[in-house]
Amino acid sequence: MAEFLTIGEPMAVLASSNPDKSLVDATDFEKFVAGAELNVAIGVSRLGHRAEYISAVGQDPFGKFIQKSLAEAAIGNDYVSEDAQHWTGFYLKERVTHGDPATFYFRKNSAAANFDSHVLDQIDFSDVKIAHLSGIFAALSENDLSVLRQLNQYLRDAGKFITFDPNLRPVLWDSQAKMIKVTNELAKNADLVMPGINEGKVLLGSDDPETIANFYLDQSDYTKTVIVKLGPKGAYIKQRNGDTQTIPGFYVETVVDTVGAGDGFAVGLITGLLDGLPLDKAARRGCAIGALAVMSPGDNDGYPTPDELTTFMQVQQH
Ligand code: KDG
Repeated sequence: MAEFLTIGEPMAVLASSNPDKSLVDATDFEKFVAGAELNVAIGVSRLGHRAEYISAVGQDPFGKFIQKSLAEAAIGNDYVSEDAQHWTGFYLKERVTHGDPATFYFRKNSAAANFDSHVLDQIDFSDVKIAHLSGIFAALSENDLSVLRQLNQYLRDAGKFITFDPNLRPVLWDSQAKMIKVTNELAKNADLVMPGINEGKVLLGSDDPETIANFYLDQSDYTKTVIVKLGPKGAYIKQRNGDTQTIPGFYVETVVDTVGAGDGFAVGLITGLLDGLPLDKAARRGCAIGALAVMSPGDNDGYPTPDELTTFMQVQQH
């Protein structure tokens, strides 16, 4: 069994290759695998750690593509079921020369949104060291929200270390009020919460890193660490004992695509912790992988192998 576990919706992304053409006018697309939690599993596995992914796909070409990609990435797929009634989700992504690209989802009522909760009872948690959860799965359906709550409970009962990324996707939620309430409630079960600075603005009305960190530390005794992702500026860490640190970001000459940078941060942080690095060094690795992520067009194709990571981090010594 794996030392890293996550649950999420896998998707195919059709990424436009036409810079600055809208999704309406774009004609050339490249296909990649996507999905925030799957991105993290791919990055963790690429760095040599055993990762297990929990999900469902449809019996369609995108579902087969995802299953093939999981096998190629050596990610455990014992808990990825096939659903004959629902399709695999996919999405379209614009190509831009600056800023974040527009995206459009085709994922409503997908196979993952209809995840069979009985699968949870088959999971072997024994070797799991870190479980990574995100708010996206909770937004997919009422079914998935209760699955996520149940999984949280199983992980807590088993004494596992939980990382939580809010990963706000407003279009997936019925209302902003529900998104805020449920996301902050889910964060209460996590040992480590990692919101983005802009998510803080939505979730608690502040973009001050210390205010964001204090909010998550104060709302739950479980939460020992908050890391606020500052985009290109790096990351701000605050721990329950009051220690704070700011980790600077890595220099990127040309940004190709920003999607997947936050998951890249999670990859670096989680693998750093699995490798026994202190928190600041793990977060620094997170910043490095976040930077590498934005240099590639897919959502996870920029995540490094161990050699690529070492080279990138050595070249950019702070
Ligand atoms: O974090 C990257 C993800 O946003 C992307 O791979 C797919 O939009 C996506 C999602 O909701 O998982």
